[in-house]
Amino acid sequence: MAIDRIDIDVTSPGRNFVTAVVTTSEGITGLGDATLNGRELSVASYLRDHVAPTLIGRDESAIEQTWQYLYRGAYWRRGPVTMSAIAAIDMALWDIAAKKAGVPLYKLLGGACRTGLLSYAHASGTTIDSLLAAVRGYVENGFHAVRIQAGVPGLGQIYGVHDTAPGETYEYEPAGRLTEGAPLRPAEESWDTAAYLRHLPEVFAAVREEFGGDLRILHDGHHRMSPIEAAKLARSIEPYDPFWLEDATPGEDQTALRLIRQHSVTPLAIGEVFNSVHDYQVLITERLIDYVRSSATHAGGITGLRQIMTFAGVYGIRSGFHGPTDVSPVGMAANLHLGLAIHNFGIQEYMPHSDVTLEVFRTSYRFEDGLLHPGEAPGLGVELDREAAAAHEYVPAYLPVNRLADGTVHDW
Ligand code: CS2
Ligand code: MG
Repeated sequence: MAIDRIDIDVTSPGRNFVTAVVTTSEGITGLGDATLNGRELSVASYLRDHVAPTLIGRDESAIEQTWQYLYRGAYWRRGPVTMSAIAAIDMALWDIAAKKAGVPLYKLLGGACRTGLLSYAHASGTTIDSLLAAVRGYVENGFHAVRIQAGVPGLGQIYGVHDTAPGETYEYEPAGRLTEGAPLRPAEESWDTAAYLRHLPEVFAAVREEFGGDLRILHDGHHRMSPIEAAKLARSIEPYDPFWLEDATPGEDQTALRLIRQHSVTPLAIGEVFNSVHDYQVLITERLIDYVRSSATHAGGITGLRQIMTFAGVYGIRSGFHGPTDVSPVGMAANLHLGLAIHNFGIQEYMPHSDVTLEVFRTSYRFEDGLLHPGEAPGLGVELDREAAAAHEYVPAYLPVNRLADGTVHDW
């Protein structure tokens, strides 16, 4: 058997997704997610123009070798575009291998280490009261862990903040789709770190007081603080027992986390923008983090993410895989199968996709009593309705750009 055909589907059911569809000479099809938010077409071209033609006729069961061939063989290594492209091929080959074996993928990865995956939801509100109502909705729906993001007095629209009616699914989508005729530019938001640092401890205090000690409370700093500001925040929320503080500082400076660690015992999570095990070298060996935030989609697929988790496991560091709506249902399934099969699983982010997305990507994963499970369908357990997908054409969409009050561009 060999790889016979590779199609790269770009579709936009509510938001953009890039999917590699790999078909073998026996007619088995595997799917891989290659969605890179706001830069989708560059990955599609990388796959179509530079990867697909080199793989036709190769043994589809040589998954590790294909990964190394694409990684080492390109000479130019790492980077989000390259690693998302490798991820898509890798996931599709794992999907094929498990379909051939007739088992859900987690069984090929070593089998289940647990009955389900503890998941966290995104609760948010422009005010503390609306945030509390959103948290209540998730707790009533069975979640044991909730990420809290709240509006900051004096600031307008900021990352992760949106009001929802209690019980309503949270469908925050930060990538703004560009409307026809409008300039092809990202939206702009404003930011003030001092105001945020003053406000956040109050938000934590209110949620902890309202929901008691059992609820796991998470927060995403979304790369906006300097190391000393992050250390101050990590220390100020410590009394409220946070489950983690995510992306306190921009991820590319691994040594910044040393400073946060010197001042606080708040658990730290980082890595959604990383794409290889090398991005974690200092963080893992110096025990500067507690959770790995990568997803299979942006970190070289199941093979790449498994490398990271094996390395992390040596230091007792656990997973907290990235699961926003810009990781497609295919990428989400890859995270779930790996999460079920590794010993050092921690928690899984769960931001459900919209109904229109789920009409195009049919999933078999399920959520019950706060736990996600990848399901028992062979392979990844996701089917792509290619006809339905073709009806949703790509729409340019970008993540916002952030500015300080004086116009300086800040991390978003
Ligand atoms: C995020 C994402 O899920 C998260 O923690 O930080 O919402 C992130 O903003 C998007 O994935 C960007 O594409
Ligand atoms: Mg994040």
